[in-house]
Amino acid sequence: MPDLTLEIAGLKLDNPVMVASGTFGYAREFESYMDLNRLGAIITKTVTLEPRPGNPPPRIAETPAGMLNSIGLPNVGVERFCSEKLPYLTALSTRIVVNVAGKTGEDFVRVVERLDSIERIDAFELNYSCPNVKQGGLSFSADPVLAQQVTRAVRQATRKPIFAKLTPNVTSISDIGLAVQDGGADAVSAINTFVGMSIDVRTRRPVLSTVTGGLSGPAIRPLALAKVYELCKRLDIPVIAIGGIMSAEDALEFFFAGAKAVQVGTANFVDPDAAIKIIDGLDHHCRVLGVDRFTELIGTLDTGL
Ligand code: RRO
Repeated sequence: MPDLTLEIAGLKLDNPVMVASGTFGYAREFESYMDLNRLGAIITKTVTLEPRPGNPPPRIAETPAGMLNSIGLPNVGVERFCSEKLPYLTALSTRIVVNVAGKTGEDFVRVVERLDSIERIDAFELNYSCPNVKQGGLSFSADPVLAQQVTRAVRQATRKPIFAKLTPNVTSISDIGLAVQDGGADAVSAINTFVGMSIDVRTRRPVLSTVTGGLSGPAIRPLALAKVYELCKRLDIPVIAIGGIMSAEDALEFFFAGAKAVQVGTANFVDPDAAIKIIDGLDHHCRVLGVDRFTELIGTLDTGL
């Protein structure tokens, strides 16, 4: 049996496949499709200090080889998250990572402080990169100074591992990556969605209520791969890759580029147990390649340069 285990930012994972925030609800929604404990980690939908209704519909649209969303961070707020969502999650045995966002740096700190004493929460993912909200959202990961300040403030509020989730909608994602690394992030999750839009040519109206949204799915995979590769070359902390991963072969591209783990997002909407199939596929590829430990494959890209 190939060994798929790894340690990332001090967290021991059974395998390197996580489910991405916002694509897996609070896990219970997927319980009939799989043994949730087989997942390397579950990243929750973003939690904010106060409840949010999200954006008006339409907030999802299909695109060629992808999906546009403008969900707008709907969630029940941290208090109801603790009473209604966490009990189910904390009864699981896999790693639980809570994705957190806020309008201000202070909001991030307050949510993390509220959750920090809950032992079964294994790590926080800081969502600096929602493209669909007016306040907060992209501003945190488009500005290296701000991204570093917020990371540093959260770092002082918790000893749990912190993943900083980065936007690709910047000139240099690795400049932002270096800033959050200096601020104390233990890993970066890359990437969130690309800003995109679509117009209904019959009505001349935008397909999404907010005009623009976030593009995800296989359409963005080569773009994501280039961003992940850039981050892996410049950062010392681990990179957790996200971006249109639909199969084990897709995941392998990111591992060869240097990612330590992957997150499966849009694929969950197409095939609810996509992440499990990817775990099984990685096992299969390790056998075929004659590799005992999956981690031996990380960063083995041969550029020929
Ligand atoms: O809820 C959303 O609209 C959303 C979020 Br928080 C995010 O981080 N990325 C995205 O594409 N949509």
